[in-house]
Amino acid sequence: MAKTRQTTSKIQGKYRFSFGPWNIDEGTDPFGPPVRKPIQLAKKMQAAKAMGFDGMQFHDDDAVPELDGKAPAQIEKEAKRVRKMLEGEGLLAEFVAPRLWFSPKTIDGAYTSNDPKHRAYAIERTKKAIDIAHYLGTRSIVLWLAREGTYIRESKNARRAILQIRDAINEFLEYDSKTVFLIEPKPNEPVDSALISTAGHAIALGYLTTNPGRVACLIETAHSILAGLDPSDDMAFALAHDKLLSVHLNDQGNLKFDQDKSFGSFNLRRAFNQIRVLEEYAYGRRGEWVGLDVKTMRTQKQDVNTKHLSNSLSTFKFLLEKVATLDKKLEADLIAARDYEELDRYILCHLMGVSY
Ligand code: GLO
Ligand code: MG
Repeated sequence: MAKTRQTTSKIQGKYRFSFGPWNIDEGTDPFGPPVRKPIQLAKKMQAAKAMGFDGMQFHDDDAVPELDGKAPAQIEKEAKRVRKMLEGEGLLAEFVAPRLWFSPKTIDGAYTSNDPKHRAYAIERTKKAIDIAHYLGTRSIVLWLAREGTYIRESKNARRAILQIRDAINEFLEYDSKTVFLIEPKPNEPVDSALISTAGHAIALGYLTTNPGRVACLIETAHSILAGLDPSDDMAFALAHDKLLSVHLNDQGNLKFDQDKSFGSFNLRRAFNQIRVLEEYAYGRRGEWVGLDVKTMRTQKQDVNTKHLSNSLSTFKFLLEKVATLDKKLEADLIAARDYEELDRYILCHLMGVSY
C-alpha cells in the first residue's frame, strides 16, 4: 500500500442548487392516497432558502395554477407575482417545464398525439410556458417528454413522431429567440416505451433542429439507471458535446419504478462518480445548475418532509470534498501502472474515510 499525500481541497466547479415544488410532496402513490398535508409554494420557497438552495424549478402550472383557462394578462400577472416571491427569498428561477402529461388532451402524447387538435394544444401550452419562464426571469425550458411514446408500438409511426417533436421544437425556437430548451430523457414511465429515452437521443434530436445551439439536455440519475446506463457516463457524454445545462441528481435501486431516492442513498460510489465527472469539467462555470429531483419517502411525517432535500444536498457537498481531495498523483501513478485493482482499493478507502 502506497502512502497517500495530503491534498488540499480545490474546487473547480461553481455549484448552484435547486429543486421543484413537486419535490416536497404529499406521498400519493398508485396504491394509496396522500399521507401528508400540502405545503404552500411560499413555504416551499422559505424551506429552500433555509436549506441553502439557490433557486427553484417550476412546472408552468406550479407558477400559474390552472393555466389552461387563463388569459395572457392574467398569466403574466400571476407569474410576476411568483417572481416577486422568489426575489423576496433571494432565490432564482432555474427553469420552467410545460406539464404536458396531466391534461385529458395529452393522454396519447403531446407533440406526438395522434389527434392534431391535441398536438396543437401541446404547442400552445408550451408557448405559454416559455412566456412564464420569461416572466420568472429565466430563459430555460425543460422538456420532459413524459407521454411521447407508446404502450403498444403499433399505435404510432415512431419515425413520424420523432419528426413531430423536432417540428415542435423548431416552432418554439422561432417563438422566442433567447430561450434554451433542455430535453430530459427517460426510457419509460409513464409510457411503456419513450421515444427520447437516453442522453444520446436527446442530443441527437437537438442536432435535427434548426438551432442546435439552443437545444441541450438535462440528465437525471434515475432515468439513466432505468435505461440500464451509468449516470456519470451519460453526463460525460453530454459534457463532451457541451450540452449538459442541468442535472437531476437522485438515486435509484436498479430496475424498479422511478424511485427518486435521496442522492447517494442507494449507491454512494455511483454518486461520487457523477460529481467527479461534473467537477472535472468545472461544471457550473457557465451557469449550469444542480437540481435535486428527489421524492419525500411516503413514510415521512409532516414535520420532517424536507429531509430528503437537505440530506441530498449535504451528501453532494460531502462527495464534492471527496472528489476534490482525491490524491491525483497517486491516481495518475496507478493509471500509468495499469494497476486498477489498487486504484479500486484506493477509491474505496477514500470513500470510507479509512487510511490507505
Ligand atoms: C419524472 C421527471 C420529472 C421532471 C420534472 C421537470 O420522472 O424526472 O420530475 O424532472 O417534471 O420536467
Ligand atoms: Mg427529473
